[in-house]
Amino acid sequence: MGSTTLLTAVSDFLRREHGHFINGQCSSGSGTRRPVIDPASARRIAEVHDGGAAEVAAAMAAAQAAFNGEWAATPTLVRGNLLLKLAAALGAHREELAQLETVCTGKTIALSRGLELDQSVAFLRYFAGWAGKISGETLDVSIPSFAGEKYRAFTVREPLGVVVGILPWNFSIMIALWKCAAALICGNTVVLKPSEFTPLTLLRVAELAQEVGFPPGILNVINGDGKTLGPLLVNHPACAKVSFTGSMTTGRSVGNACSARGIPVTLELGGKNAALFLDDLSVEEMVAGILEAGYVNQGQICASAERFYLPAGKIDAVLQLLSQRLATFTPASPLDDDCPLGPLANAPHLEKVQGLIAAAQRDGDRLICGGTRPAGEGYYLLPAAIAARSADSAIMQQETFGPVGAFLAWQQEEQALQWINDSPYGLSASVWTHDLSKALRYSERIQAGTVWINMHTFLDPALPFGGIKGSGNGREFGSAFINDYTRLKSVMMRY
Ligand code: TXE
Repeated sequence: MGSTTLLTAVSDFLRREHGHFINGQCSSGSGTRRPVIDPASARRIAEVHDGGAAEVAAAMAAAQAAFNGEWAATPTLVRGNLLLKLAAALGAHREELAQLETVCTGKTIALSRGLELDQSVAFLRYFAGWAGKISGETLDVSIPSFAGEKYRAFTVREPLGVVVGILPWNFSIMIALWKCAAALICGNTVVLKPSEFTPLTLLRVAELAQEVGFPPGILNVINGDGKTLGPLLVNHPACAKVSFTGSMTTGRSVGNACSARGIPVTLELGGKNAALFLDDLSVEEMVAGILEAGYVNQGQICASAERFYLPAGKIDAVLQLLSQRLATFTPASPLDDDCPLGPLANAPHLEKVQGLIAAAQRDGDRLICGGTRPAGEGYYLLPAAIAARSADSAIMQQETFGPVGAFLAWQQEEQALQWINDSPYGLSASVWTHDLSKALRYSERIQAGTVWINMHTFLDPALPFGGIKGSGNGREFGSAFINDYTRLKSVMMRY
């Protein structure tokens, strides 16, 4: 195992003039140049021009024209086949895209290859498999017949139009493709707005889509400042739906704007996900579970666990062993094949996570390990464990979205279940025990969109994903996505 050398294709791509992908063409536009920073070095590796009203107008017009024209008339199996071709192109360009993702997000190259790229391919194939299967039903109606006439009624699932996808920085290909593939297989067209921090990978994916035969205007990417572009996109008359993943604050404002316009919105707004460990597990088993649930990708996964409820008799031993394990997470280049610890994704996020750790210490929560920045360049932060003062501690309530586990001892399982549900969020949770009957019963009582048992964070294309309470609404993938990306039309006839 060694360090990955950047492919020429990646260095050449970074050197190019970047902006947007509109109507089948790359265009840089003339907006302000925004630097793209490699989080491992904190150095500028590329630049992207910000878009504004002109680019929004062009992207929305292209997507609307494509929706009204060629795409609507494209048979669903042809749409599915294009998604399969895009999946094959991602497979063929796996290393190039993985490297690009790593230098833009700080994600380790192993995760970029094995999770970001391989899962993106899996999701594309899954959505392609829905071709020809998205349909309405024939209904039995009871209209009285006076002269022998009969009635037949059925429903059809129709695409909505132009879907706007507003994206976060943590999985800049995969989350975009969840939204894009769901929208496209249902017959919609898309305009995607990547995070300002990760504008590049999706531009390359859009080029590959074009190369495999996506007609112009079907898939557009527009880069720039979210506060400027977000309202322009959401309030554009052609915007028929928004699918947003990001923070609760921004998501709520996007949700309000959509509801003012009366258009549907899917919101995935993160969480303060809980993991409950029951007393029958060994200390070793608990630590293995905590590392899986809370520290993958430096905790920058919306479904990651951030608060851990442990039996009072074992919490000290667990925290001691966890500290030893976390000490082996030493900073390295995320391009190293076996990098134990990459950087956080961007400077404001690092600052936010550090601020929450400092605030916890001021509040009387106890920092067990980590939480400091190692010497050297880049946005690295040593993974932290914090023993919380109480269930109400801010560190048990506020999302950090970083490598920061907050721990609390329970005396009774009932008490822990109450703490889990006493949260404004409800994205995910996990229960860890050998007693499966108890785990299933607890899963019924936990308020979260997904509850894992003896596992955490794993997503599968077949399983719907989304939050309740402050974590959002709507569901991505599984069969549930169909409700979010189509509308139902009823048709009735007399004969
Ligand atoms: O999020 P924002 P940011 C959390 C994480 C992080 C915090 C802030 O805790 O520290 O959010 O990150 C666009 N109208 N998550 O600032 O602002 C913006 O350009 C419309 C959790 O990146 O929510 C970007 O494309 N759009 C999360 C997207 O919204 C607007 C993953 C998300 O940005 C907008 C990432 C506006 N007014 C961060 N303002 C998760 N749920 O997984 C900005 N945007």
